[in-house]
Amino acid sequence: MRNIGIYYAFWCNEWDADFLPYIEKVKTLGYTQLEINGGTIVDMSHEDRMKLKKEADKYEIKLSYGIGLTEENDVSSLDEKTRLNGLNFMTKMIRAVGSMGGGTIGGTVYSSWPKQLPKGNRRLDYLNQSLKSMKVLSKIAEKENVILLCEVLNRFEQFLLNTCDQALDFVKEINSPNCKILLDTFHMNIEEDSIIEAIIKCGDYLGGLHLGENNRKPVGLGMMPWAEIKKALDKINFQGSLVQEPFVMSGGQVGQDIAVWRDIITNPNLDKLAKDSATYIKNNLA
Ligand SMILES: [Mn+2]
Repeated sequence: MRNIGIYYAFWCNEWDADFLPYIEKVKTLGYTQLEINGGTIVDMSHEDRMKLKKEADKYEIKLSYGIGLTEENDVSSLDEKTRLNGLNFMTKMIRAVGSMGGGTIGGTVYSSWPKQLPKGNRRLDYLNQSLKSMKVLSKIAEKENVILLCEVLNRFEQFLLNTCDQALDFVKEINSPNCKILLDTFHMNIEEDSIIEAIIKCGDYLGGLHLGENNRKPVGLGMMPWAEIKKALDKINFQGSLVQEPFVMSGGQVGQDIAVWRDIITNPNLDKLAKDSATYIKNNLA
């Protein structure tokens, strides 16, 4: 049985949140994992981190961490000062997660988000900066029991890693057991020729999978070919976690960054949606 997780921001309009109450909540709703914001973890005190870890242990909830680096912390920046800021921030995050026992940090760990290629610039220059940074960060991750997951995003949100093929080249160049790929069905649906083939091609490099419907409703309420996706995961003997990342509410910074310009579901009962969806994932994907 694979771990089934959900991203806390399903319930939030802002990225910063108190994660503590979500641990019991997601357990009750049928999950074994909660994905939280790695940026918030950096700002928390050691005591608060330990409190969170204790609560997660109590409910047997695995914690995982997500981040889309800001422009100021862009580890792919052509500006060396900015890149070093980013390295410093990511190092703090890796050590903070390490102090909580380690785990995965996934998302745009290799660049900033959302970001388009600045006009007149070359993707390759940013890619090389990012590789340089990720080689350093992977070494730190190796010491802290942390796995960095480079998430492949669609073209409207990022320009460096849009396909599984690009991500494979990227992580092979980094060449660390603690740097892997995070695929997300929502993004793959836009960029890949075949979601199934991409998962199979990724093989052992696949460190995690984000589950997202085409419309980012909870899993089971869209058009994704989940039965085929499960077959692909079984074929590569995928042992990582399945974390769903639904977004249905407009408003706040989350609505802005995710481009939710309308309520995707009117007056949603979020807990019931999350619960039904956990059951769906358990029955169809885990
Ligand atoms: Mn994702």
